Amino acid sequence: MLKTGKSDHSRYLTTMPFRIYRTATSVLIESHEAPDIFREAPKDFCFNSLFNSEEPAGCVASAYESGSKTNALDFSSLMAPIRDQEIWAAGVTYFRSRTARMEEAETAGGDIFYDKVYDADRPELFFKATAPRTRGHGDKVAIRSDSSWDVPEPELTLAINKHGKIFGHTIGNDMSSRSIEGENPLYLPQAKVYTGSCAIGPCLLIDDVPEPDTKIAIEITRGGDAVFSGETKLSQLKRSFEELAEFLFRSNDFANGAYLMTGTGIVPESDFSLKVNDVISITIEGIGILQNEVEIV
Ligand code: DO4
Ligand code: MG
Repeated sequence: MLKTGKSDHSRYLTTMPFRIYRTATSVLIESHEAPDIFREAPKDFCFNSLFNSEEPAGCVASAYESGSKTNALDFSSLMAPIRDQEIWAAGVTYFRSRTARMEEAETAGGDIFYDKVYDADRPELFFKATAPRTRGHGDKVAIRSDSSWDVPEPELTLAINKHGKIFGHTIGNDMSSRSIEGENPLYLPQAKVYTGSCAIGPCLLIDDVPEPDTKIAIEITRGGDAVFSGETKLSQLKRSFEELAEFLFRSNDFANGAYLMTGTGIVPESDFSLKVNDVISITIEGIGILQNEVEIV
């Protein structure tokens, strides 16, 4: 049965929505009711206390209430909205991802695994990054020096507290080497996990999970010119958010909660590969824009 990104459990918010931004020195909170006004959270509020809370929305609401007003947010000083959370990712959750991966793995005889996992009960979940390897808005993301075919993967990314409850979401970029993954599916960790392979941001949005018609869009520019653009909708996601979170937390615990990327529905045609200095902009309605330039590592 086709499941969409929306389910009965998606309305969990007990407060108004908030956006949480991290800078080098502070955590800033913006309320849905007072856009563009940022309050600095008290010093005992951090991403660990948020992800460890049983009621994260309430935790943000009280930090906002007792926070102090600040000047406008400087978007050039943003950091990834993370502290000690692990970042995991789901794969082959959109038909487009299944098809593109079957093409890239055909020569190696690996295509059948992508076909099977798309329809299987158990989703593909893999470890993606720890905080030190994660980049924020405005940072550089990376392609590997031993890879010849590279793409960004724009993905709605769930924030899940240590009790397994989804309480918010952000934008994620699951940078991937198609040449390494295509050579052999067992090389997936090398295709997916390396310095600069993961970006999240610009903020963590505390809100109900977005509606199925929410758009995810990407644009890649090279020397100022668009070289790729694409978009999809969350309604194209085959599995529910709760299903993905439930599998992630099955027989596993997360001392400080986790982020879970929900898979990509946008894969450029096979003749496209990222180049150094390309600029990747990913937009998800309601969250903002995550923009990163590409470097090589
Ligand atoms: O199967 C490999 C990874 C898939 C993935 O990252 C995605 O579909 O987004
Ligand atoms: Mg992905």
